[in-house]
Amino acid sequence: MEVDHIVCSLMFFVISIVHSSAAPALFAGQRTENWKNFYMAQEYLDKYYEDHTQPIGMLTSTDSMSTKLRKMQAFLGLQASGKLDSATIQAMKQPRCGVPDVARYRHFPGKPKWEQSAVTYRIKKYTSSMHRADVDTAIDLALKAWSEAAPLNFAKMTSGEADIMVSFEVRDHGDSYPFDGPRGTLAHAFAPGEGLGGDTHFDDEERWTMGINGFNLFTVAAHEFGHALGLGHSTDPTSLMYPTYKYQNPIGYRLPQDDVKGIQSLYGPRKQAPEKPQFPPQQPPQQPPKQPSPPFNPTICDPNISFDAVTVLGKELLFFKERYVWHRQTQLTSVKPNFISSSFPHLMANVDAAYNVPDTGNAYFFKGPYYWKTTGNQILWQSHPISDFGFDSNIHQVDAAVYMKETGTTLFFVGNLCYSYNEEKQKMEKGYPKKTDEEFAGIPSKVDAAAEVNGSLYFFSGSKVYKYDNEAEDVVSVTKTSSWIGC
Ligand code: TQI
Ligand code: CA
Ligand code: ZN
Ligand code: ZN
Repeated sequence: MEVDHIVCSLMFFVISIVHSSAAPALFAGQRTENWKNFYMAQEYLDKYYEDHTQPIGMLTSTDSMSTKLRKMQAFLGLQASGKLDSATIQAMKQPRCGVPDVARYRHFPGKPKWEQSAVTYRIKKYTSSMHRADVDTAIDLALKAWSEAAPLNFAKMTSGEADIMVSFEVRDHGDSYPFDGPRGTLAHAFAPGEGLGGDTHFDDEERWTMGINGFNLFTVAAHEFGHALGLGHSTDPTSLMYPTYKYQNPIGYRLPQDDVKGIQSLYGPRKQAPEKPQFPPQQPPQQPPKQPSPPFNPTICDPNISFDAVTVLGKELLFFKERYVWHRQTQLTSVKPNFISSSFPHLMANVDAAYNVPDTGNAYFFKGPYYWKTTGNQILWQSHPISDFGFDSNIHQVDAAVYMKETGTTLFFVGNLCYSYNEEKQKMEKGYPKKTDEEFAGIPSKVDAAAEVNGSLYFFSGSKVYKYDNEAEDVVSVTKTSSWIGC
């Protein structure tokens, strides 16, 4: 509603300008009316192109009227002349004035949209303030938020010209919308179309992060992609397209209702789930993706529960499953699930494997082709490629990991194979990988998680846990996985 009002007023503004230049002989009364409209329009233009588009507490820019006009034209997918040409006037006439509308999202005039369901994107220039893999993750998750709501599939390209070219730029960068250094404008995106259309630029003088400090890349990217897909700003304060920065947790992120309505009004609803899992990025179909299981409820004690990863950390045993982690004091049996995000980086939901080296206090968490490291209580945001451990480039994920105190080595499980990594030499041991069921008699060929507790190795495989005795070189007991979290 508010934006309708703005656009309507802008129309007056446009008409007044056109009149005053093309027909200078006006009635005095009409002249006053024109100035009134002009001030009103200016006020609204200021509001629309400054206050609302600036994150709270940011400096106000001092764009001239024509700069604002150019900005507006650019984002409306028009030639950015800064002048009130007929195309601009035409475009501004498009929105209906005074038509009541319950939805609060907006389109661009003319409703530009992508005509094909497969939209390509390419990250052309990265930022130095984040690890590349984290940029990939943030961008992929931001696109995923939209592809979950509408029948759009985003295909990543690593070369050539994509529909949505993503880049980090500073100051002048060739599209006549120079960035302004720290704060002020954070990013911009062009409405769907040829050439610059869909392209999304981020100001590389901002501090981009994966977390809550600086500007969260996922949050800003998700908003910008809304523009790149054809949405303008919404007046619904709970929407992603509302022009105020508010950190959004990328894990488990669901597009707010207003944005879902907005994107579906352009592209219709999504019928089947997105084609490929978007995380980890570029994961080849070497291992079949995990079956989409019904939503997991951690408060119900499932006797057939399995875990994604298990590790000892300090005096605690940690059990990971999807978005949840159970902390168990080695002695106590009563444990309650917590959100992973309450104690770990949000992106560590659905971890594949985890292990801890008590001597150094370092813990490692694996997810897809990346791992994160923590030292003490400090979680290092940076993710690293798992190839650091010496895995072949065709290994894109590990299933389980466990550090063995006695030997100072870490065992990694990948499919039906196991690897042994020497923590001191920081090298894979010779002769590996080996077949898991040949190396550890009695263990299923595929394990989900592994942990060493009180000198014994425990292998988690589905709903069962196998206790392995190194001396006996055999399984000595089998328990239910669920009993480990006291149910
Ligand atoms: N950039 C503006 C934005 O994306 C650019 C812009 C102004 C714009 N008016 C527009 C884009 C109209 C399309 C249509 O909104 S920004 C936020 C906020 C910005 C602002 O740098 O000010 C976000 C970028 F305000 F919502 F937090 C991202 Cl999330
Ligand atoms: Ca800036
Ligand atoms: Zn740009
Ligand atoms: Zn915006």
